[in-house]
Parts: sequence; structure tokens; C-alpha cells
Amino acid sequence: MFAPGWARAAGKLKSCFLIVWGACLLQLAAAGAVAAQGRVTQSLNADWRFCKGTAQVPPASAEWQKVSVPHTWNAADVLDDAPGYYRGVGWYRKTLHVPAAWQSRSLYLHFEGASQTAEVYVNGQLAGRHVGGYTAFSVPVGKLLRFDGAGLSANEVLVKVDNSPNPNIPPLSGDFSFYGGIYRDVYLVAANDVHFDLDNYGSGGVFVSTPGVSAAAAEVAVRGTVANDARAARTVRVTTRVLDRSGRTVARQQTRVKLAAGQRQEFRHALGSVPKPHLWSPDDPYLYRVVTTLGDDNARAATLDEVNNPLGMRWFRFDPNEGFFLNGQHLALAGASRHQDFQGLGNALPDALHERDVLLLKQMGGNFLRIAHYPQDPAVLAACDRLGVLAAEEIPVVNGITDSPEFFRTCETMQTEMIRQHFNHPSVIIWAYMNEVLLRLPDGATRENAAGQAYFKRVARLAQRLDSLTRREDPARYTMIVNHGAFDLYQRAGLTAIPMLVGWNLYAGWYSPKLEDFPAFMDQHHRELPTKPLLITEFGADADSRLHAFPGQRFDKTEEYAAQYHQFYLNAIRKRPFVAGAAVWNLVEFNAEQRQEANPHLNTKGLLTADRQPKAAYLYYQSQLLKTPFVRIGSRAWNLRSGTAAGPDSLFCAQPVEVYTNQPTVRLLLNGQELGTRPVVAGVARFRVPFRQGPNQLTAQVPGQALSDQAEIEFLLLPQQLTDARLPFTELNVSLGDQRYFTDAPLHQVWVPEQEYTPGRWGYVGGQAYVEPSNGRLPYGSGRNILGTEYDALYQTQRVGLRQFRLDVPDGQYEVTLHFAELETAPPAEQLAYNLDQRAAAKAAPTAGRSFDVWLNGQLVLPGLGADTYLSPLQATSFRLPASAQGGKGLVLDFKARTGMTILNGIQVKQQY
Ligand code: GCB
Ligand code: CA
Repeated sequence: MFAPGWARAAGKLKSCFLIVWGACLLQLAAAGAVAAQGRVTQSLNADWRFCKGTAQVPPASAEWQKVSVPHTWNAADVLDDAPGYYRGVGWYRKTLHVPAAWQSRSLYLHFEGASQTAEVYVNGQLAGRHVGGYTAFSVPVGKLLRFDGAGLSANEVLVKVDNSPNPNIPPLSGDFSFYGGIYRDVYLVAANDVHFDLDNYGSGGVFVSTPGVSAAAAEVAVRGTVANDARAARTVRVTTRVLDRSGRTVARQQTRVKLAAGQRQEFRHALGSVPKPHLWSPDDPYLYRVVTTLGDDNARAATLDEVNNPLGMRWFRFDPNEGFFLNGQHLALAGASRHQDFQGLGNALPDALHERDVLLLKQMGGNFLRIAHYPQDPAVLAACDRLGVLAAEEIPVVNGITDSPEFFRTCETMQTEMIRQHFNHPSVIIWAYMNEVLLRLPDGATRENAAGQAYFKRVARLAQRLDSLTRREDPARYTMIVNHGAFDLYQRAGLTAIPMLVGWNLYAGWYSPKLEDFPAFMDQHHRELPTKPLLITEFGADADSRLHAFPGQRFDKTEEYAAQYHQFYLNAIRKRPFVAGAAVWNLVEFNAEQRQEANPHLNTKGLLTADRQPKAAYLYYQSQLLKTPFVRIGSRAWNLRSGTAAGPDSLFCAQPVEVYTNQPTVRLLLNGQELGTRPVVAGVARFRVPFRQGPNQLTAQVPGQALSDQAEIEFLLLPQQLTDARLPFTELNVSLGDQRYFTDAPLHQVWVPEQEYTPGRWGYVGGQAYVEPSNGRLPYGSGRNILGTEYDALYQTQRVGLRQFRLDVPDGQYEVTLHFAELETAPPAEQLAYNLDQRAAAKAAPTAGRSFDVWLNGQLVLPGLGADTYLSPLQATSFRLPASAQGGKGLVLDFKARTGMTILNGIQVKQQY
């Protein structure tokens, strides 16, 4: 009755509703209003109405705004200066138009994700509820839909979504933002009244596994449930076919299932054996397709329902001494974690952006994705299958737990949803369920006291329940708990014994001082837990790609330190074959609303920036993980630089440049002139490059090979003597109290580190760099969000107690801009984070009581700067002052304290004429 391709097309449609819907009408016309047809799935992303609202009543119509999903209401407020973001109720509504023919069908709304609780109403009546922001759910709506007459009937769907903090729903806290909204795709599913299970934890209702795979043969098992929503008994044929990539059926099984009215019935297919299966691996991610169909036993040709699933033929194991093995071969798992947000979009991403991240991981040479800290869009898993990236996925039990039966139940439901929804993705090898759960002990609990012991017991009990559940649900995958670096604590709580694998998040050389503690930790695990395979599930260092220093220092947020950190870590991991896998934290920078530091609201540990530009460390991993010959100039993206000429007579500034390669030597050329050939040590060739004013073309070549990389770097060379006629002075931007360069690409400006004044040159006289008193990690400056600026890093550093800033510029007309931010009077971070009225908080804080005057060339230009006048705590403030240099005296700024100490955060001097 139907063209054989029809059911397949219907099963595939997902994103191209219009086309298939058109096809469906055509089919109906051709068949002349008929009997059975396959499942129809329509995406419902377009044309929603949204408004934030009170908890109970949907707001009046005027307040609704037009949106499409994916949608979040937090895309903007996680980025602004006001602490916190909207965590409350949001309403969505949409009109469905359903044909009369669907009255006899089983109809479901499928949400890939709504954060974090959802209530779905159809025509004013509650159709279903869901708890948890990161898993999908399906809501049966058939009984609530209205069918008026023979045409299409309009029905209203209303969804109340709520991302309020809820102690019974993980995550309770975390270093990421808990966006609210319907932020993934929504579908309407119209299935035949006899169909594969649509009431199984948001899953597809059919589960594919490979109980036995070897190079010689593979067994495939398929199980599922058929539901008969009809009022009559039915007998159906369930057929499973395994198709190879060319469409050839390599295995097939059919069973007959008898269903009474309203009955549900399980089926199991064991398809053995496929000889010489084409194995799935990162190098060759070959996918078979498993097509499971429901046929009417009486009408031979009619397909009632069809489900398609990917199938990868592979087997794997973890070994505590030798690491990971895929298809019998050792494979060092290397990759990164990934959050699901994107610059400016919050977490509401189109599938293409999810897929692109997996591709960026693959292009880095990564073969492992830790999907953290929560289940992600099905597009992520599908990309892993297709590109050959092995995956670990986890539920968001982060930092701590709540001791309530409801919290435990929610965790178990989430774990079940995650496993069932993503069960059929061959890329998944690990199901995890806890991250650093002993990071914050509850109030009153310590490592030693009774409250602490009781908490450890509760956490272990939850872990045991989730672990057992996972092994029951999916005996073929490994279970994992991820811990922070407090080895003894997790040992004592029993959390290293419960899972099959232990993951450690280690930040030695970042949050703690010594890089060397990292290898020592891995060795400790191997020694003390000799039977437990381990993964390094996190390691990373923040880097704001605007910031650079020679050398970088721990916590200075420069790309140089991050690159050095990653080089150290990768080498230490590689020396230890017992480490099964390692995942960098993080593939991409992600939003963490509460974070302050150089780039507030952003965790900058990404190897890629929030808009997916590679940092030096990403290139380093490429050089080490890709198997194809590779060479890249590490800092190639830093293409606007500055620095002072090497000597009074020289017209260049020498700066270090690293080249990353998997080849033995590298030759570097500057504007076609050879700078030398250097040996490669642990993937790095190191050069000093004498940059000249203007464009500098760097070429890295691998001798004897047609392999090279080129970078165009514009250098703004500063003269040593400001009156040097060969390098006429134009402008100078200095970050005081700072040892870093800051490139402002949009404004085509580079800020250089401070220096002390010497005659003929420029610099400060007196004072010292500001160091935040209670922050042991920052080498200098403050870690606080500076209000009213995108240039936090510049305002976070300052010189305190300076007497002068002098520039021996040639005579002429100038513009001087002075930048200030009061750092010392700041209220503590916690206080600020929870105080919605920042200005009140700032005013109430004790002040440094400073007051000082600034004189420019002997004139008092800024009298009485201080908390009582222009300097509010943590607020960026600047003053632009015209100035003329005459009689060879240059520009002299005097800073004179009335009370307390003088300060200066930044200075810009620009020659006008
Ligand atoms: C961690 C957490 C992760 C954070 C990371 C960091 O240990 O698991 O969520 O983002 O550290 O950057 O501090
Ligand atoms: Ca999606």
C-alpha cells in the first residue's frame, strides 16, 4: 500500500519536518485515506510565546514575547555585572494543529531538555511533569487533544518551566550556570496506536547491544517493548534488521507478538552471528544501522512503526596496570570535557553547534569526551558515534548531595533516563554519577567529626545505589565516580571502592602551587589502589587569550602559563601507561556566572575560546595527538603584539616563540630570513624572534618536508628612548602593577607591563604592585569582578604608593588617560555574590580611606581622588586629560597622597600632533 521507503523516511525525519509532512500528505492522497501508516515526528521549535512569570498563573497576554526553541531566559543575565541570574518560573506556549486522522493515534510531546522542572499542559489540563534539566522526557497528550471536525484542530500547549534552586534536584551548586528554559528541541510524535514503547524514561523504547564481538563474529541483541493502545487485540510482527553502510542486510530476525487491548509486551531478538564485523573505532567509526519495525500480521505490507538505531561493533576493557583497550588493542584515551553553552547563546544551541564541538575535539586528535557535568543533547552523542569519539557521560551530582529520599530518587531517575536515552550510542563506554561530591561538607561537618562521618555514609549509600542501578541497567559499560584531589577523603568515604573506575580532577600547579604534585598523585593512586583503573578526568589552567607574559606564572591567566601547564601534564600522563585516560578541563571556555577573575563569568580553562578559537594549548595537543605530520606556531593567534626595542640603537624586540610539532626539528623564518633550526623537545621547538615594527611574517618549516605554518604578526615596537626619531612616538598603553601584555584586538591597542622610569624613557617612580591580601594564588593584582568594564584584567592590577609617572616624550600635544579602580576597600567576594544591591554593599564596606591628588605638568588636575569622590570599590573609572609637552620636559604626573596611599591602574598616552 505504501512505497517501501515511506516508513524509513518517517523514522528519519527529525529536523526536516516540512518536507516529510509534505510527503505524508502526498502519501495519504495517493492511498486514499487509509489504514496503517508509520510514526510521524514533527519538530516543534518554531513560533513559541514566552514570558517570565509568577509561580501559579500564566501572565497576561501582553507580556508574551515571540521566541523559538532552543531558548533560555538566562543568555544575557549570566554575563552582566549584577550578581546572580534569574532562577524562577518561565512560561512557554504554542498552538498545535493536529489533523483529524490523528485522533486514533498515540500522541506524545517529546522534550529533549527543559531546565530544570517542567509541567506540560494541553488545553489547560496537566499532561505531565518532569524533574531535572538535562534529560529528555515524553508526555502523552492524546487524551487531552481536541479534534473538531474533519480538518486541522488547534490545541494549546502551555509549559511551565522552573529553574529555581531546589535542594531535591541535582546539581545543587557548581562552577557553571544553571540556565532555565526549553533549551533543546521539542517534537510531536504521532505513532500508530500499536507502537514501540514511548513511555520508557524518554527513551526510544528499543535497546541494542552487542553481547559478543570479536574480529571473527558479532552477536547483536535487541530488546524492547511493544504497546497496544488500541481497543482491540492485535498480533504484530517485530522485525530487526542489521544493515551495513551499503544498505545490505547482514542479520535479521522476526518474531510475532500478540497483544491484548491496552497491553504492553516485551520482545527480545538475538541476532548471531555477523561474520567478520566491520569494527568501530576512532580511526574507523563504522556504523551499522539497526532497523526495528512493527508490521501488522494481517496486512503484509503495512509498517505500523519503525525505530532506527546506530550500531558500532566494538569491545573494550580497562586494566589497572595497562590502561584502556579497544577491540583488543591498547588505546590511550585522550580528550577533554565539554559544557553545553556557547558565547552569547547560553545553553540554547542548535544541534550544529553541539556537533561542531565534537568535531573540534576530533580535529585536536582527541578520542575521548567526558560529557560533563550532565547528560547533553542527543546531537553530541550522535556526533561521537559518527566521528569516533569515546564518551563518558554523567548525571549532575556535583559538589554535594542532599540527604532526602526525594534527592536520592531524583538521582536514580536521572541515571535511568540517561542510560536508557543514550544506551544505543556505541561511543558511550562509561556511565558516571558523581563529581567531587566531598568538595563541600555540609554545615557543621568536618572530616573528623560525627556529622562528617554521617555525611560520608550517606554519600556512599547514594553512590552504591547509583552504581548498582547502573550495572543492572547496562552490564556492558563501566561505572565511574569522579573525585577532587583529596585522596584520603574519598578513600575513607568508600568512594574509590564502589565504582569500576575512579576519575580524579587534579589541579596541582593551578589551584595548588606545585606541578610536581600531579605525577606524585597518579603514582599514589597506582600504589594504593592497584586494582582500580584510573582516569584523569580534569586538569586545566585558565587563560584569557588577551593576556600574555614571558614567562607566564601560575594563576596569571596568560596563555603562556596554560601552555606550559599542559605540556607538563601531558608528558607526565604519557610516562604512566596505567593511566587509562585523560580529559582536559575544558575543551571550550564556558559560562560560570559566579566566577570573577580576569574574565568574569567565564571559566577560561578552555583550549578553545568561548567563540571556538584555538588557544596555544589546543595547538600543542594537536601536535601530540594527531597522527598526521603537524606543525604550528603556538602563539599564531596572538597577531597584534608590542614591546620595547632591545637597546637604544636596536630596531627590534626579541620575544620567545614556541612551535608545536610531532616532527624532530623545526626551522623558523622571519620575513623570509632564517632564524635557525631547533630540536624539538617533548613536542616543542623554542625560538627567540626579533620582531620589527609593522608586519612580521613568521614561517615554521619542518626541514626536508613540505610541512609548514605561517603567522602574520603585527608588532607595535616601542622605542627605548621616546625621542628616538627612527621610531616616532605615537601611543603608549601601560597596565600598572602588571607583568602581562594585554592585546585589545578590536581597538588595535596593546597594553604593556609597567616598568620603572629611567631618564629618556617612561615609567613609574616609587610604590609597589598591588597584591590581594587574602589570595595566595594570584602573583599580583585582584581576582575581583570590576564593574563597568570589559577590561577587568587591566583594572585588577594597580601600583600602590607611586609618586610619579613620567614619560620623556618629545614636545607636542598629547592626550593622557588615567584608569583607576579601588581594589582595597572591596567587600569580600561572598558578601558581594549574594547581595543584589552592589552599590549598597560597596558603600557599606570599610574603605581604605585614601585621598590623593594628581598633578599633570605642575597643574593639579585631579584633586582629592578617593572613596568620597570618584573611586567606588571595584568600579572602573577613567579620566582623559589633554596635555602638552614643552621645552623637552616631557609629561610628568605627580601623585600626592592626602591620606592613605596613591594608586594608578592604567595609563594611556597618545600623541595628537
Ligand atoms: C573542578 C570542577 C569543575 C570546575 C573546575 C574549575 O574541579 O569539577 O566543574 O569548573 O574544577 O575550573 O575550577
Ligand atoms: Ca538537539
